[in-house]
Amino acid sequence: MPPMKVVYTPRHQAHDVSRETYLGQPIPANEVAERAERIREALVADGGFELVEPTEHGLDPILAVHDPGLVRFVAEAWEQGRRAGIERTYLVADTYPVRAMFEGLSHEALARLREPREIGGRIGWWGLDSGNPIVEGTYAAARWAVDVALTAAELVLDGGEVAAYGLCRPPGHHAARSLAGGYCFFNNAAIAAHAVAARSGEPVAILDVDIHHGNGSQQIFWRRRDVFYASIHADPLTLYPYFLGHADEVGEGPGAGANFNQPLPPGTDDAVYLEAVDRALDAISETNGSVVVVSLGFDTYRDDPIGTFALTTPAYHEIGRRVASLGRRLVILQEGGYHRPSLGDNARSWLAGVAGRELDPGPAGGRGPEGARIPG
Ligand code: Q9C
Ligand code: ZN
Repeated sequence: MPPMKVVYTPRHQAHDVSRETYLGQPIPANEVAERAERIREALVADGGFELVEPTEHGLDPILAVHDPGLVRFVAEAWEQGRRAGIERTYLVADTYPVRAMFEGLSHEALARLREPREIGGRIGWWGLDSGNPIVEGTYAAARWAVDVALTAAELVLDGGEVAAYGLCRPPGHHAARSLAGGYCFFNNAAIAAHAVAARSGEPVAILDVDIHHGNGSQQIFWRRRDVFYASIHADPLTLYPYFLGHADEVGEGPGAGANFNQPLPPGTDDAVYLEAVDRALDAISETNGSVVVVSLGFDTYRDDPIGTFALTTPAYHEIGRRVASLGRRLVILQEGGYHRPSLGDNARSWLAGVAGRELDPGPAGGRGPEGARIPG
């Protein structure tokens, strides 16, 4: 079996964050460079993967999905924050245009709202949450993450690969057309899905298995019939992004019925999760098209520091196997997952499942009691 191609660049390290804030308090950052390095190391050590550099795709594929104002903001934010003169190692938002501020305004009045000039207003205008640090290299890394995703899509579209994995960092699925948040700046999966749909003329499905609802992907394709979005995530009443991800959000207009949310309770285990995977795959198999973009998160893992599910490493092998059994080509893009010691084994497990390859138990010093052994 030929090795699966893994698109990776060390340029992600430019997004060099060490702190984020939670409820106003600085805490150690979750979405750190070590995440991608752990995954790369494990895949290289495995031997069943081939690393490929991303190629540059420019701004057009990003602007096909995002507001040019968001792109300008992400490009300018750090430098503008620096000019504001306060010594800092990272920048997060302070004031947000929240819904209650605009209660009673007409559509016309809402349409007259405009982006402020000052950084303190701009960062709230374009941002979802105050736990999303921006540093000097954020824009460069976010641009490369998009190139990683688009390169993975091309390996599948033009390169004859049945599946390719893009080790995107920063992640993307919380970024909406005009919004950054949740460690995301540009929506790698949405940009790749749109590019695949535009290039192939076929509908595309996105399967989002990060524990957080991909509010950005849902928003971008809310009114589109050509991109089906299926997400399995923690009930938004219990976890970020809190305000979207309910089961009654099904899309509108031409997109009515093309959005499928499965919110699940805290404590969700392998068995309950796999049933949801089967429902998502059944729904995807009802759609046309030959390509599925996977938003892959390992924050469903039982030891994840910000997740609430209880998945195990062998479950990832089984999920990868079931997703591959759809018989569609797969563009697999990394989203979240914050328990650093398990990221390598979990990625290896998922991707080996896709490749239909059994895994030996991990090396000594590998993960917890369940190791990486696949039962049965
Ligand atoms: N104290 C992704 O997994 N806030 N994003 C967490 C933790 C945001 C996660 C707060 C979590 C976003 C791509
Ligand atoms: Zn997540």
